[in-house]
Amino acid sequence: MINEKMEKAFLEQINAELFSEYLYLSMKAYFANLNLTGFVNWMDVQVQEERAHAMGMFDYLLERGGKVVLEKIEKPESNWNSPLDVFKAVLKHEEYITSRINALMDVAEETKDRAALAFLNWYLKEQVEEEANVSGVLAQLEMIGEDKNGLLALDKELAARTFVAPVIG
Ligand code: OFO
Repeated sequence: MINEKMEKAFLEQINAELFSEYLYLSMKAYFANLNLTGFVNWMDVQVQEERAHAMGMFDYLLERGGKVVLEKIEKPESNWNSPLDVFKAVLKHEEYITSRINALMDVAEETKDRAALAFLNWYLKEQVEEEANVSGVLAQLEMIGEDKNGLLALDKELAARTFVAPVIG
């Protein structure tokens, strides 16, 4: 059975992952209004990944005999000035999530929950990938600047991203 402190930390992270899903859904709507369908696709994959991250922890908590009590999800931002502005916000958010996963691992260490620590390793690696992926798009947007053709070329590239259900843990 999972201890209370670890359970609480997981519940807070489930909420943070569901907020991530909500945030990317809001960003997806922003890009849909700009008719940038490749960016819409990229965000849609992101939305599905975040749901998978939340459900991975949801299922894990239940498997460990914990109680899942869901809290309300914060309202996400809905206004950005440009695609570049959106991706700056994505990177900032992912860095925040990485810091949260690290804090979660601190709780696992503190409570000597080695099983949770092993489980969380997957999330830590995933965050490295997430940050690298987002940084790549951000760097391209910075290079593109005001060049509309560059933006359309990137949009085409982002249309190719596909969701692959992760095997968590
Ligand atoms: Fe769940 O990794 Fe992004 O937020």
